[in-house]
Amino acid sequence: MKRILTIQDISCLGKCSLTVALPIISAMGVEAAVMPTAVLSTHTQFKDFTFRDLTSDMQLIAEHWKHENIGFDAIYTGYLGSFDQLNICEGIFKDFKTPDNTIFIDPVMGDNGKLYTGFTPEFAKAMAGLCGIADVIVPNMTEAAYMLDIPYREKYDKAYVHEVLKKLAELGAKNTVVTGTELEEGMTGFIGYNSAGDEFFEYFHEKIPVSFHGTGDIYSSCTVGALMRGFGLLEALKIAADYTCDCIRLTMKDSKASWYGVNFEEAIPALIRRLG
Ligand code: PXL
Repeated sequence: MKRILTIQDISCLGKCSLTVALPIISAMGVEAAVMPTAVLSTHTQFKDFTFRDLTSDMQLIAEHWKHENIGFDAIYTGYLGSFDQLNICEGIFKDFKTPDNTIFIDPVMGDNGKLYTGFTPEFAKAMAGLCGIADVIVPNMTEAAYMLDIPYREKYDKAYVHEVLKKLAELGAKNTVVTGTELEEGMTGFIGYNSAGDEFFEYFHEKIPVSFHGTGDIYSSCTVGALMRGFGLLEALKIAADYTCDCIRLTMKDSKASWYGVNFEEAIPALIRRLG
């Protein structure tokens, strides 16, 4: 069984970060090891959340694993909250990188042209540095703009996204993918670029006109899970995009659904069937 290490926070309630990564990765038949970066009572879209920083534990955890000769088939980072955490992750990537494993970074920092509470443009530039070591990065347009220090654009065409992808590739990441790209009304998807092959790839599907918290984490967890189940990057991203849409549809059907996250749980059986 393949083993993924995922490094992100525990938002105890809120259906994001580790509370979605763990169940999704496990359900996909892949072992999930975790390095929690912080414990929050909820995600940061709630008011008055508690926050306990675990940065000082991260290095100790990694050292113990090194001592035990533990290896990972993938290392997947999500929400990281400080420059120290970026530095520690860089060290972990260097220590645990092998010729065969995959470093996957979801540079969670913002959406719709704005950074989430607590993030700064300087942090985005430091995140861009970390992304340089990755095999796969999956920013949205907001995160890409902040990492590249270019203006955020509401409207763009495919040629512009290709330009952004190539600039992201110049940071050093082998595969760059921009998620949530919208080139025509009613459709959304991703466009990616593989620098070794100098090839672009893309997938578009219906845009469900709502925005829910945690969908990016669901998408990334599912993509890494599918990669570990042997799917190529394009297929893994498609599986994740379709699964995320299923989660949103299920949530919208339920008049009692919580506002703070989507129903990813009841879409799991169909996801497993798709994996074959
Ligand atoms: O879903 C990304 C995420 C993860 N963790 C925390 C967050 C967010 C987004 O706001 O607040 C704590």
